[in-house]
Amino acid sequence: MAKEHKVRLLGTWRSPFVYRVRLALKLNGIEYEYIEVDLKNKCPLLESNPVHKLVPVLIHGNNPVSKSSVILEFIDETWPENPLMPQDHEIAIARFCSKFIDEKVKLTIWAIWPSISLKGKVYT
Ligand SMILES: N[C@@H](CCC(=O)N[C@@H](CS)C(=O)NCC(=O)O)C(=O)O
Repeated sequence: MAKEHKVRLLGTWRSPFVYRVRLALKLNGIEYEYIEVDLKNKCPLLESNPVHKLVPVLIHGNNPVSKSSVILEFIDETWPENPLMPQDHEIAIARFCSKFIDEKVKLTIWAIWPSISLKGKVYT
């Protein structure tokens, strides 16, 4: 059933949350179409993530799923063959780390972003 639906991912190249989902899809061998979103023109996002208008958004068939940690849970439940999350008590540690990343990564990136340079070009 899950395999019958087309999978698309709305993302942007510079989002760690998008890479989180791309890694999960890769680890599960799930084929998907990647759609780079211009964050200055959020038309596709307005339709699929109208509340927050953020990437990543995974679109399974016609059903959008947003927020990277929720998308990972959705992947685990929809394609259970290769579970991303551990079993037993280790699942609590994994959830703790996931929540920590959700809460801290964005703040840290914004704190260091002015000094990030890629191939000699500085991104602000
Ligand atoms: N907690 C969210 C964070 C998503 C998020 O902050 N996405 C950023 C890119 S890193 C975004 O879409 N920013 C667009 C904007 O702020 O206009 C998740 O895990 O998906």
